[in-house]
Amino acid sequence: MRQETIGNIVGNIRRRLEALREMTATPGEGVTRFPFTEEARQASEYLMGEMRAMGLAVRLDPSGSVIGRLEGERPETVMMGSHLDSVLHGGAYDGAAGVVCALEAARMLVEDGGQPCLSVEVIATNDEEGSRFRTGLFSGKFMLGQLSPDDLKRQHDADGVSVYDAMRQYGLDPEAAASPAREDLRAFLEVHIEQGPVLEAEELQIGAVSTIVGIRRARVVIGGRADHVGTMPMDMRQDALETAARVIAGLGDAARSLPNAVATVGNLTVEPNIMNIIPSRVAFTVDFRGVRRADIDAQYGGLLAALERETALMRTRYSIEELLDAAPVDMRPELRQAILASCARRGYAAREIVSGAGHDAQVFGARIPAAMIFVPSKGGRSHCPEEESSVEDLARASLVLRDLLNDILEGRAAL
Ligand code: HGY
Ligand code: MN
Ligand code: MN
Repeated sequence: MRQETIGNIVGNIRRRLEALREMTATPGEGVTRFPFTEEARQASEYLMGEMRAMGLAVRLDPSGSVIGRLEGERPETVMMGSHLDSVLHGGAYDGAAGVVCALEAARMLVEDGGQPCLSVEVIATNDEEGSRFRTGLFSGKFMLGQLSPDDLKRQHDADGVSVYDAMRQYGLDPEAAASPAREDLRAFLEVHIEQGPVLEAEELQIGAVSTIVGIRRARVVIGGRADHVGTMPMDMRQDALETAARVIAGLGDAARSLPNAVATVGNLTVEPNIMNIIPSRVAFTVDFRGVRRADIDAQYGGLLAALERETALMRTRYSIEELLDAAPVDMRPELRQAILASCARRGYAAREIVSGAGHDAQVFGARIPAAMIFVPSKGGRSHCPEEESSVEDLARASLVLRDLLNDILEGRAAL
């Protein structure tokens, strides 16, 4: 294995991140790159060009992911990468950093020459965030046969466009969701920014992820009745917003009572949203997370109990739609140890860390060995234009990823 320097890698990482940062629907206001949009197409074509230039066989897979493949002696595949989509007004590193680090590890593998014993793919996945259709982890679920064409018809964006139609408008065939799941994948490796304050606070350069939290997301609609705010007595009104407020108010303390659990209402709409009309309809999303399935389910159960209690009290009604249910997933211990061993050899300060963010690796990791390599986030900030990580840290992560890949390909890290 040729000795690569941080300096060689930093230039490529900086160049590609800067290019991808410009492929956004909100120039000057962070990165907004939703799935099946022109920004997604622009970024996909850019990455295909970069992959071709390093000699990878390039394709847009049925889920809209960009894949560059290096054929090995055997067709079984080690996949590495992250997501290409973003949140609204997000940062330039969430997802994209993992893609450009995987490109660097692949470049180094190609430049080492020879044919690896297993095939290797670099992937930029699609719709990991779920920001457009309120779902998420799309490419992994699509690839592993966990979505049906009917699911894609049911999921809509704020303009009422279904995933199904958005895929067709983008030039993809949503019916491919019914195709057999990929059976050739043997491992999934992902570099990602930490998106929290831990590594920076402890002056660490690398995090080896032990567990990715589970996530349960749902959309609640409270139905009430529009009436005059001045004449309808308090014990006769059907106030959808007061009902929602009473339900939402209890979610935070319920999460605080559980270890490593969080609860967030990130989206809320009120109708008719006029100050002198009693709200007749409120819709909001909930996002529950935890490292233990039981804690996530306890939060969800608490939500249902509060909805039953408060709608009965307030003479309103509710409906709830499950949007995502991803279990907590442990990363493969052997791969995590290989990451820490690489850091020790290279003199990088590193430790194990839990991921409070969800990632593509948790979909793949539920089926095949998976590993995640974290780099520090400046100020712990993410999902905002201020999101930033150092390209030197990303270059270090690329070298650790390459070591991990070589450990797998050369049989030192058991799958
Ligand atoms: O929501 C998350 O944790 C990730 O950013 N998709
Ligand atoms: Mn991400
Ligand atoms: Mn994200």
